[in-house]
Amino acid sequence: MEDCLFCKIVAGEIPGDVVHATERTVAFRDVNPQAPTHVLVVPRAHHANAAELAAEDPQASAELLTTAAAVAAAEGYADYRLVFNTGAGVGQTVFHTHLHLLAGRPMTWPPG
Ligand code: DGP
Repeated sequence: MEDCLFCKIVAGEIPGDVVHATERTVAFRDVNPQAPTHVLVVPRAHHANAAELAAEDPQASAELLTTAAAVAAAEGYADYRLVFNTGAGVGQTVFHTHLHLLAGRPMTWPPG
């Protein structure tokens, strides 16, 4: 999709610190990390949010989770948090589905 930041990172048009890639997903480090490991896992194809991805491409949806688990394991973490922000009201700022993988520090609940 034109003017989508994460489509451009997936396409290599904008640099991204890519840590893992599969047929349907790309994982790269968040530019504004909130934990020692903060990686975004995105589908290669454009979908606006997690629910739309699950409805339109369930296999890619599942692959986001397996990719996140592989990245956490590669970085040495058995404990990690996965987050999908869905909608501007809860902080979604990039409208290309992305799964936040956060690890490497204690975390509180509920999230802010
Ligand atoms: P969200 O707020 O859930 O939509 O998360 C968007 C995340 O994207 C946020 O944590 C910061 C990150 N981000 C924004 N612009 C860039 C960028 O140009 N490169 C990378 N790697 N991450 C970005």
